[in-house]
Amino acid sequence: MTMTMAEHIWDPAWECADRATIATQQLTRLQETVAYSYARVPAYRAKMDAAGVRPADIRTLEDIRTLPFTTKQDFRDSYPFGLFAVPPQELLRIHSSSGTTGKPTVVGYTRRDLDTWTELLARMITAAGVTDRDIAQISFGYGMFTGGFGLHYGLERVGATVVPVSSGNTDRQLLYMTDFGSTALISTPSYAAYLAEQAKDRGLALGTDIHLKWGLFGAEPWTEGMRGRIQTALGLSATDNYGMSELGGPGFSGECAAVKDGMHIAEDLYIWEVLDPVTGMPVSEGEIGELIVTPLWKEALPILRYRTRDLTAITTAPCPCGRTTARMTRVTGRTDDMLIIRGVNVFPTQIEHVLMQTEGTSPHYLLVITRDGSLDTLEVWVEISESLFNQSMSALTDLQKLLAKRLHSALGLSIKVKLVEPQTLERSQGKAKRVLDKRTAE
Ligand code: DLL
Repeated sequence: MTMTMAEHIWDPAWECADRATIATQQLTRLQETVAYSYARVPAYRAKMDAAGVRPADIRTLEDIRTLPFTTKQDFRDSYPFGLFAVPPQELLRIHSSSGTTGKPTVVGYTRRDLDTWTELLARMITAAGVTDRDIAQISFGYGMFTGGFGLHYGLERVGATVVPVSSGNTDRQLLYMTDFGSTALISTPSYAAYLAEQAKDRGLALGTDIHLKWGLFGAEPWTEGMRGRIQTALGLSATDNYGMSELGGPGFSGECAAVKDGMHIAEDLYIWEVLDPVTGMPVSEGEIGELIVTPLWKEALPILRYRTRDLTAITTAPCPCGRTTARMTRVTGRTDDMLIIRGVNVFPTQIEHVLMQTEGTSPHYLLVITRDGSLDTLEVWVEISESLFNQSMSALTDLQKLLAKRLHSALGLSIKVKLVEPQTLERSQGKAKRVLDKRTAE
């Protein structure tokens, strides 16, 4: 893939700035953000007063550690607009994330916020390889989810031709993809895997019918193995991007297509910390911990030290692509999505990793947890590939044994494997549901 520097870096002034310049900018913006939040949001003032910290106490970047955290609970307590720093008439847009329980998390944007967010996305999109010559099909849901509209405006700013299909309606997705000649696909990785399967079923050929070059995938955990599968099946170069509603949506970080070794963080507009989720102490660079983020640009909804609950590791080593910004590894999972099976911690991505390394599996799987007496049992249901489906019974038994062995050595846990027929597990059009916990239902 040949790309020139100018073509794949949207804002070199910030994306390639030296780290001292970034730090100076961060400190100025942090001081402004803290003063603004203290003056405008009673909940922040109360928390800071309780912690005995005033805006004037923030003199260095390290002083950020004296500030109280903001958590999902703070959003719940102030539902819907209690953390907002501007009156509703100054908002241009509201989004929300549904979550699994309770009230949705509500986020809002002023005109300036929407402009900054769009710039953040333009950077991420450019890093992922997309230019004004691309036809970009957005298969993220449009609506309260930040994915659809967020990517939409970012792609328009880059100058790409946007095809706003939204999620679902796979026939239409494939019709537009082939007839319009879409060159970029924007979706969750699990939906991309599903589209790939459906394209194959319909006999669509790469190069003749499907002309995709770029895949911009995010909003859920996925693995390198899954990236390999999607790239091969759709003939594209896939990059990972990460964000969350509370941080503004997508745009916090994204991989460069040139190197694909960690997601570049927009550090002039965010401060990151990685902490041990239990002790709250910073971990060393490169070690996995919980990501804590302070956005430095949000006028409608400033947030101090947000506990994302996502686990990642960060490096500040420069990237061969030319960017100087810190990079985060793939998110292993959320601390609250971690399964504890007979005392062993398991993230669904660890299982995906094993499945994707093994021939004969498809990218569609489900983890089923049951309680057998007082013991929790984890069973992995995985669809086998079409080619294996036509083979002998012994080939299936071999695969089942191989997977059980590999899962045991990767996790130190006996996990039952159930091979299921192709196209039998439920497909998701947005974020995949990988876990079926039957313990509560029993
Ligand atoms: O998922 C924002 C987004 C939209 C990101 C489009 C990327 C692309 P929420 O719905 O608030 O926002 O969900 C945020 O999703 O805390 C992570 O647990 C998970 N997540 C998001 N991106 C990734 C990723 C959007 N690349 C939650 N890898 C976050 C792993 C991700 N998990």
